[in-house]
Amino acid sequence: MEKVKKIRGGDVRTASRLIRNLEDGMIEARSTIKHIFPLTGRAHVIGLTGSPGAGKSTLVDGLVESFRKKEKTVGVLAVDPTSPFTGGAILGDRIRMQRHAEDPGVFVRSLATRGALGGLAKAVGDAIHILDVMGKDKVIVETVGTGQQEVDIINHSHTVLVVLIPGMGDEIQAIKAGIMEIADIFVINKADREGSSKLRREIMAMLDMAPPETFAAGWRPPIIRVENAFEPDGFGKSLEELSATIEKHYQHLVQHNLIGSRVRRKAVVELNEAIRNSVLEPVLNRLVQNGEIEGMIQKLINKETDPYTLAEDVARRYLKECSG
Ligand SMILES: Nc1nc2c(ncn2[C@@H]2O[C@H](COP(=O)(O)OP(=O)(O)OP(=O)(O)O)[C@@H](O)[C@H]2O)c(=O)[nH]1
Ligand SMILES: [Mg+2]
Repeated sequence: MEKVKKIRGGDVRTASRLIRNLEDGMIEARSTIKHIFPLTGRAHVIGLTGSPGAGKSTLVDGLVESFRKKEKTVGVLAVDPTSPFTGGAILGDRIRMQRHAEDPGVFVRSLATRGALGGLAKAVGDAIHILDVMGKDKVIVETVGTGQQEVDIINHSHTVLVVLIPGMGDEIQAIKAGIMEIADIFVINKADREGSSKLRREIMAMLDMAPPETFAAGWRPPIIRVENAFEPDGFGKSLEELSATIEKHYQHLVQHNLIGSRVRRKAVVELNEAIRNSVLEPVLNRLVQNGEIEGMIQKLINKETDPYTLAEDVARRYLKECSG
């Protein structure tokens, strides 16, 4: 397939167009992924999440530089970059990543949130595949740490970074337990700020309380302090430490045969999403298009029936259609 060949050759325009078409849910784009999928699995996928304005994009930019120094090629996917905190951050991301714009070893793409059920995560998962097949050694996915979405994206990563900042009050309390559990590395960002030692102590205490089996093959998530981004020396040093730790984590996964379990985790999520897209969406779309859904809603409002009876009726009709 010509398109796949171009993507394998690292063609930025073809890759960008395909990602855009996937975001728009184009069926044809999905069929290209069928050819891409068997070629995936080379890249080290790094998920990075944290609250809005935590300095994630600044951090990603620093990581890109650090990886480039080690001759690694890098792909970056920034998901939902417009947060109410920094507002219009897409432009900000572009400016921040500008210095890498001319570097053919770096590919940066922002993905907008569509709010559609499963729609976003699906595009991200496939976009990761595309960057992988483009030959990027490292694929970094930045997501804002709110809601279910970032949990989904974490399912696509080998190494998960949770970015925290000091002085946000009871930061640890505010973070959902789920997020803390999936962190492979904690980053205390803007560590020049007051409260960074306190935050470190809080994370340590939380890790101390976790049962030992939480830490896969003995990997206790390290806590890396990243100094002020506006002081290049300290920031640069912190970033070197961080990228070395990321590398160490990947080696840990390889040495302890844990890559397989991450791959499996991703496979489960992808299959779930694909079934949802191929089975549930078309059925729902049809019910909306033929107006049936409205009648069903009315019946529920009038208490003529219940949601389970209606759903079972739909399942009977459509599943019969599929198997027949
Ligand atoms: N004081 C201080 N400010 C920082 C530091 N790093 C980033 N910032 C600033 O914090 C703001 C947000 O930085 P971003 O890197 O866009 O943060 P983000 O987490 O990607 O933001 P969203 O994607 O909008 O959630 C910007 O104004 C940065 O200049 C730091 O180390 N110290
Ligand atoms: Mg950002």
